[in-house]
Amino acid sequence: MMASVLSMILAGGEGTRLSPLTGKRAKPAVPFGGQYRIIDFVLSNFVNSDLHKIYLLTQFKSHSLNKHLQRCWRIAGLADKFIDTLPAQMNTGNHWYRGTADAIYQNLNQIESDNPDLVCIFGGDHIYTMNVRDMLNYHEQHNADLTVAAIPVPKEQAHHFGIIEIDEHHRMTGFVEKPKGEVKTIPGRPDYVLASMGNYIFARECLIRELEDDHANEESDHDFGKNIIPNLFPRAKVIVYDFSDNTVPGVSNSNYWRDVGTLESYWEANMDLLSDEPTVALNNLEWPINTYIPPFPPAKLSYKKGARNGQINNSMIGIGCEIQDCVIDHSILGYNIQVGKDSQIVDSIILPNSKIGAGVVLNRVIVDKRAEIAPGTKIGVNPEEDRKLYHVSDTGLIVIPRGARVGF
Ligand code: ADQ
Ligand code: ADP
Repeated sequence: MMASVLSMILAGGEGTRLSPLTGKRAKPAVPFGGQYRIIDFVLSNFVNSDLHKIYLLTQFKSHSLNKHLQRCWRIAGLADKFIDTLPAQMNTGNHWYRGTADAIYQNLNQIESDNPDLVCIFGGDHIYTMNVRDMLNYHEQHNADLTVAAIPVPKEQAHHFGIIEIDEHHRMTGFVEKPKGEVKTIPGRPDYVLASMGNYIFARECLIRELEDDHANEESDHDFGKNIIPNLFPRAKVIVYDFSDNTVPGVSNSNYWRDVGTLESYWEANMDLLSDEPTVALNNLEWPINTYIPPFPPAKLSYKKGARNGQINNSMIGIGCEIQDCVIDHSILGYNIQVGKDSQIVDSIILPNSKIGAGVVLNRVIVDKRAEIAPGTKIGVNPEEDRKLYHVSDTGLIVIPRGARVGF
């Protein structure tokens, strides 16, 4: 008999380091790759793994996320299949979710009523494809209390992640959440550490027991990375699943995984889609990434004879775009974007429904949805001027917020 599984996706993160993209929407609702939202990746992974009992736990600024879920992730009329949101609603006292563990604790009633053998608890804000069934099989083969998915990352990035040590049987022997000092590297790979992907499979009894104990502990931050995992591994069977072993039908190299927590990592993960290296496969019909796309016609690109340097190179252009006589290089344009004559868009990401006037220059700019850039505006060419006018990240990426009108 196959174990019964209930899945809970943590989709309530505030995502402050992605601001202003997260100024008015939760991080999982941030658009990605021209036509997707970040949440589409984890949800596609679950549905493609044939796992259809899914709760999404939401908290901050959830309107965009809910709208998107209603448009493309509704399962209707099937009693044993659902994708439902569980908004924070003070189920267990006078407070919102205090941390990721508290978010699950406040919804234990759902776990108790569904009574699954196993509970998958996954983050909602990563870009990757993963066959969740592989990890479930691994958990069952090891008869684990908890299985944590892990991936090697360069040791300079260790402070962003929970860092794991394992023994030769893949059992967790050490865990430090976001270490500040020296870290233990992977034996034989001195430049890498083993990072938790924030994806967990729990045996039901173990999860309920640990969450109840954690709730009773007033010192706790009620967080899986800070509290639950470090407390659990010394006294239970905590197994580490190596994501490098995951196999997704239709792709030979599926171990691309990115935490798009900062503007830099968000920009890089978008740009990875344009690279020749294998990243996340968007055209794999054996593992489709589902999303909602409004009904626009195909993109229309036109060059008048004698147009100045008109060319589009190494870029993705969404449906409904209308582009005339422009240079577009190493950029991603979502759907329904108008670009006026003689504009130059380089190393940039333009989110859907935006309007770029004629003669505009954009260089390393992220333009959020429904923004409008006046003809002749140059952004990303004069760092001093840009810092006065725009939101500029530490490495010089410029973000134009949703609905902004710039240069008028
Ligand atoms: P972080 O990414 O820092 O570390 P966190 O900010 O707690 O973890 O977010 C984890 C997930 O929970 C995200 O999907 C987020 O959107 C969601 N979330 C956060 N607060 C929430 C709330 N109040 N309600 C609902 N959902 C919420 C974690 C682990 C590390 C691991 C990294 C991998 O703690 O050990 O290395 O993920 O990215
Ligand atoms: P998001 O990616 O955050 O969902 P949208 O532009 O799709 O961004 O919509 C965000 C919010 O803005 C929604 O509440 C939507 O109803 C509202 N909205 C959409 N289009 C417009 C518009 N043209 N003017 C004002 N508000 C709008």
